[in-house]
Amino acid sequence: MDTPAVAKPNEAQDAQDLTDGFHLVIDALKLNGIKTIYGVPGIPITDFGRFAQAAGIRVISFRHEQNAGNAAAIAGYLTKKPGICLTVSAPGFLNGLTALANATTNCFPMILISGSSEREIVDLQQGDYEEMDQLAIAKPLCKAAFRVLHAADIGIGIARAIRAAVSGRPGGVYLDLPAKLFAQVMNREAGEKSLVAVIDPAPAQIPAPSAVKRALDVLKNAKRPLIILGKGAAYAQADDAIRALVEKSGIPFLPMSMAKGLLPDTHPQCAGAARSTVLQQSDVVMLIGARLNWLLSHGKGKTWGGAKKFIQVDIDPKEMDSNVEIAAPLVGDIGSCVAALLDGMAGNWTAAPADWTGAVKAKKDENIAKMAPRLMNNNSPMDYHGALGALRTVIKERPDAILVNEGANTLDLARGAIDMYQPRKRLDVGTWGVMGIGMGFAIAAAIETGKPVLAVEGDSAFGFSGMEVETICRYNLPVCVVIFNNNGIYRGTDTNSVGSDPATTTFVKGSRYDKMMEAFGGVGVQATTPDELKRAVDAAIDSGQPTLINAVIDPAAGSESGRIGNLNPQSVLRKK
Ligand code: ADP
Ligand code: TZD
Ligand code: MG
Repeated sequence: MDTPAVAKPNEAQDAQDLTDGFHLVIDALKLNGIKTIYGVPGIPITDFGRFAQAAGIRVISFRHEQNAGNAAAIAGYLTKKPGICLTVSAPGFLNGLTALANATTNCFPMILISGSSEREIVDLQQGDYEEMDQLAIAKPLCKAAFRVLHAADIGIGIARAIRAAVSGRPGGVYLDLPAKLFAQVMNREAGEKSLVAVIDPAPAQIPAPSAVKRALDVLKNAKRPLIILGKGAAYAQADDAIRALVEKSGIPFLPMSMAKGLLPDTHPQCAGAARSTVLQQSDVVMLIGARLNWLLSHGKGKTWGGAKKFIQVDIDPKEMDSNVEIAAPLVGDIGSCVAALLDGMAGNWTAAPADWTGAVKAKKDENIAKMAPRLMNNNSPMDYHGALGALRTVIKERPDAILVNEGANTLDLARGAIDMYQPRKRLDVGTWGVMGIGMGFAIAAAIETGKPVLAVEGDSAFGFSGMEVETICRYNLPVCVVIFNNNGIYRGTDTNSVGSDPATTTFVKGSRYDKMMEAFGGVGVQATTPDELKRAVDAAIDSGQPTLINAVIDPAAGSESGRIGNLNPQSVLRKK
């Protein structure tokens, strides 16, 4: 390996034949089709942002790295290319790391690139500016972590990061780039040659024919089959094949939160409104890109009402039997697996038993009818259902808008109330149920798709990333944020019975979040009825202007922890 050269200013002729670390990283990203970087600038990456912009990469500058990281993660989910987040060292890196860990947990491909201090000083712990052994810290929290020390290795480093992020089960990758690397120079031609255009970064993984047959045999013998679609199925972008499989099989399907819209929630086979019934009564369940984690009660217990046979379609073989026995593991990428299942069904497939599909439909119609009047109320102050009824109509009328959603009641009730009609239009708190994804997801969704974004946020949830409304205004993005303002976490009515401090779950009463948007030149609206709310959202989407609507919700309307109150240690204790 050559010792890194340092450019001498008087060697003008030579300098023309040189490139440096900054430009090699930028060229490597561009070569691999990366068009946008999300980040926060500072030493040592300020110049990087300038050079990247000059080279035609869009650089979106955030107010906090966690939001930039969340933006990169969801960009990865939406595009199947790794989203890039760029941060400074130690504190900037740590701020971005939460998003990287969350991306890995959710199987979203992203690359966190952080500048870092000099190895010599870090390793001797001599107290460099923002010193930290970032690679060691990132390693257990992501899918892969790499460091590049020599400019000549930048091409390979970026190639490895891209491949690691998108191949197999997608996830987060950390790439450590010490400050010195950016200033290293090398011969331009050698530099160009060192770059790698990653060929077929996420190769198809074809399932074994015997595994396909086994899955079809189990499915064929089912009396009460169910298909569960997860966000892995949405990520795979095999929309037509999945729809064909569902329709050909005639089996009721249940979409997980972010898989809503893969087939429309209004599809005759959608069992979303009969969730408890189908989980309890099904005898064979085919999971497609969904894990049997806490969100599915681990595949056992009361929710599931007795033993079932599971077929699981997933790219990660280790996922099989993670919670219960999988009778028919089908390992491969979803596009290839679903195509193989369809092939196997060609000719002699009998649709799912009519008594079962009829029973599911009856239950679903009953539940939808029960919910309908609640969603139509025009109460003021609004309750959740009244406000959500208005937003449900907005999405029905504008099915290509992207819905971002976080909070507790605001999340759980919106998930049920707002029907989705198109794939990858619902982005939410994901596997961890993490608060703080809101503005990062909204910004990246607007940038990556050019579609209008509606972010429906609990007032607490919004607070985790709220400063990014400035970013939304700065880039003039078509984002409409609706805050369900109930004065607090779950409810705004708690009191502190023993002291003068406010209760821990309450916020300043009657806050006007709409004024935050106005502070940065966006549109702020206060809405106190569902009609007002609907009008304000329509105006925001029609105009495309950054808008924040403070939707005043009855502070007594919510329940503790939304619908997962059963996970509270107190309620577990109460049950004992
Ligand atoms: P949900 O929360 O919607 O139930 P999960 O995040 O739990 O979804 O599950 C997603 C699953 O999809 C993961 O187990 C992941 O390995 C899998 N997955 C992601 N992309 C693909 C793909 N292209 N092909 C097959 N499986 C995939
Ligand atoms: N911190 C992080 C990062 N994630 C979390 N999930 C929480 C804290 C705990 N938490 C929830 O699980 S929901 C929630 C918190 C703080 C906020 C709920 O309040 P909200 O929604 O105003 O957003 P509602 O409509 O008032 O229920
Ligand atoms: Mg709230």
